[in-house]
Amino acid sequence: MAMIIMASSDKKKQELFDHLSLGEINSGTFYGKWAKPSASKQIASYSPIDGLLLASVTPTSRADYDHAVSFSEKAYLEWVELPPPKRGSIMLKIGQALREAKDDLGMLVTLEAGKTITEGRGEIQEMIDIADFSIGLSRQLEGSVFASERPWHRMMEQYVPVGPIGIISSFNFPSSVWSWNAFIAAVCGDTSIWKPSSKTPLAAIAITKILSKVLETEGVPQIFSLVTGSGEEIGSRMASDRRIKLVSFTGSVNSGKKVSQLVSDRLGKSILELGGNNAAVVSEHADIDIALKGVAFGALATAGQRCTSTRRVIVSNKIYSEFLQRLVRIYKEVSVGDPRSTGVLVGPLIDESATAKFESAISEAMRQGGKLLAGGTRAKIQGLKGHYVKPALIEAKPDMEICKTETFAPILYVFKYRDLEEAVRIHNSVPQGLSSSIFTRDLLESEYFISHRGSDCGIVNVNTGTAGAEIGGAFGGEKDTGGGRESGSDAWKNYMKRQTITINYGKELPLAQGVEFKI
Ligand code: UN1
Repeated sequence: MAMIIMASSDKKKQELFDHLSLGEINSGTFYGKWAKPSASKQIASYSPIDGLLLASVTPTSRADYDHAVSFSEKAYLEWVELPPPKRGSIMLKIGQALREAKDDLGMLVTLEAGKTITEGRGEIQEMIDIADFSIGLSRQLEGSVFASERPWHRMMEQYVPVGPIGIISSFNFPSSVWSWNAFIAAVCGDTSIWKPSSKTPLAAIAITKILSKVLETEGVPQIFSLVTGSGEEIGSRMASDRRIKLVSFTGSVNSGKKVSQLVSDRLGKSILELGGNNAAVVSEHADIDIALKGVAFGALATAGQRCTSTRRVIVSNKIYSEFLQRLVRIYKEVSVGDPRSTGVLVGPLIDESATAKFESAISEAMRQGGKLLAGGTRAKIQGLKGHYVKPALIEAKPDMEICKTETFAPILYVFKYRDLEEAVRIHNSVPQGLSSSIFTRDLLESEYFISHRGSDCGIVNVNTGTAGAEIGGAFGGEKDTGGGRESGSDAWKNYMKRQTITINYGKELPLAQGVEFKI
């Protein structure tokens, strides 16, 4: 039975940690068994809510890293022998275990990442959704048959598993983005090794504990291994490790470039989900209430720390004043504070460094000619030493350099446009290409935006904001976002090798392209 905990007392925290089998010092390494935790070297997980230590984690040693990868290779050899629908039936049990632990895990995400309760639970729901999706997928991994130019020949295409994969995840979605990769890869027949962000290792440990029990009860190999440590050390090691066939990385453009270089240096495969600088276009044909809600959720949810957060809003000059006035009011009234309290929409930033980046981006925006319309300062929350800020709303010009940069914090730049061509030009004028949206009830405008003439992003939305994608579609983006696709649709193909098969079932050996070869 899951337990709902709302208070921040030590006793409540202790109860939650007991439920999730977390201690004061936790091993950060799992490969069929947990490596011994040690008190010497630790990753400290602080709650951004109050800056207090939640627990410590012993990072993975060099030797344990090697054990984890060879363990994952061995687990793969067994796991891959299970027929895919049987793998799917294991995902059913995994989904059930996550449903039971949803409130506890959601609360842990709240404590460790600072998300509001509903967002913390939403993240676990996203894992449950992808578990459900993967069950269906396990019976739909498909191939194709092509017409062969040769008589008595059949040509086919099939997908086979790649082996162990590496997943490097980020603090802002400390569990669900891992599951997009790990669960889909699992039904494809792969095993995985997870390196979570050092800012949120506890969620990864708690999830690995729950899922390893499911796998043990089901009598199947331990397909989910866990390693912890810095990106420079463990992340780079994974990227360079030939045993890891595919590395899925979520994080900054700079780190993603390094991972990509290391992986391609050994001609491995990578899936990159890097920065976004997402914009919403608000047309004069929009339903303003819907647009305001969509823009506010996109810009403020998770304190602007989503890859999909709305960072720019491009508003038609015909409704600019009205829209801006109402947006300013929302920014002035939005409640910032303890994400466990009802009514709070904006929790803390993850750490001091994020807060400093928020402040310096705002000064830079002012220096480049921006005008601060609301927020933009640190927020004092009584009794809490967390990293709280008042979300910033800045009137700006689209060609300001700072507006082309992703700052992982709640800063929203507002621009004005005259016609849709200009809106789209502004929209596409940044290096990133993850998510986008247009608010309009005009069919011609929405069609334009979703056509090749419109948004250049991987995710294109109409009358719904840039953030909050469902798992059923492929998730990822273009340009500096890295081109990777995860989650739904046919993203599963990334976790498999494509084989083109030609079978000759005739009595001759005719050659393709009519080539003659007489012996
Ligand atoms: C991310 O920020 O890396 O679409 C993932 C969304 C969430 C996932 C975000 N479903 O906002």
